[in-house]
Amino acid sequence: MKTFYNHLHAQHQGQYEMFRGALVPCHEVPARADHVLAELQRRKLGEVLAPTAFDASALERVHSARYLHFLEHAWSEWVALDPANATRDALPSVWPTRTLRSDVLPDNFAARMGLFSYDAGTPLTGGTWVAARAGAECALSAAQAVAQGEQAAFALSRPPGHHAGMDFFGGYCFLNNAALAAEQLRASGLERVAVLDVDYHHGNGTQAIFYERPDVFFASIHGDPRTEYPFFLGYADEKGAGAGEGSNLNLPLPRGTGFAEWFVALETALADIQKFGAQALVVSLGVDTFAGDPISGFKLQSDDYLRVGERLRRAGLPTVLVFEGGYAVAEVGINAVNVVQAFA
Ligand code: Q9C
Ligand code: ZN
Repeated sequence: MKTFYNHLHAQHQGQYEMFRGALVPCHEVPARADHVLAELQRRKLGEVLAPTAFDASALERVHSARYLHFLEHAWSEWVALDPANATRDALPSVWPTRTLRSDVLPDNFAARMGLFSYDAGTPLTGGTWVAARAGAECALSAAQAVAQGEQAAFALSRPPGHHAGMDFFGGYCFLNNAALAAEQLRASGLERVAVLDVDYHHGNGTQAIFYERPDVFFASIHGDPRTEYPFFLGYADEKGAGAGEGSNLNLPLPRGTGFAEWFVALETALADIQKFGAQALVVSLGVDTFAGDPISGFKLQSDDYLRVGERLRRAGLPTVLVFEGGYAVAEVGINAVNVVQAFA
């Protein structure tokens, strides 16, 4: 299968994230994608291609123009506040939560960082925009390849995307690569598309983007939000709203879940995707379900990802695989590429 990869991902290199009251080194590091690329090349699994360029209209199918404008210019605003900021990441610290207004766009930079985000774990750096846009173009290019007849394509995007909403960043994500891929498939003429999110964390951004849409089904298997990030979305009773009623499926599982129980949830999700009548599938492929992941709680082993890839192939749908989380850096290449290899 073709892989779309852009070396500009490495320009997004956060130093610290807020964790339990302290700034700790980022888990989401450039080496993650480097390991996946190296493993793909070691196993000679198809061509690695640079993405094609897409204009703003492709991004605006998912994200608001004012959010995209903010992301593009945020770093230069941050450095303009104080030249010493050039060596520091920008992190939000104030948010418009209940009873505060989010309809007004403040002039103050810190206020806009908060308006367009939902956590303090997602540093914005000098290369964030360039990297996120190139990552989004990998997802769009993979979707375009599938729309043009490839059975499957792999978007090796970084930073990840599934926590990013229409107008907010968070959970290490800025642009929602999977949602962009799904919209690209829709724009190319497919009437019904499914997004299957197998990252350990619920894909709150993707769910929110498609929650009222009857044409894009969203299914997610993830750590129970009662105890796991992102905490405030991902419950089983979220089934879609309005015209999208019935087109959202959450399958939360307890911390400690192993492959056997996880695979039952995968079968459930694929059965519903089948019932929905999806003509193409986008997979948010996080491998932070791995037993050795430092921030997650499922117990999948490296060989289990071969069975995941096989099962996804048996769904028989044109498929875009989009790389998401996975923070056991030494094993992330083996785990992600096991899915790709077994699919291909
Ligand atoms: N400092 C993805 O897997 N932080 N995002 C958890 C650790 C947020 C994960 C606490 C985890 C976000 C794409
Ligand atoms: Zn994750």
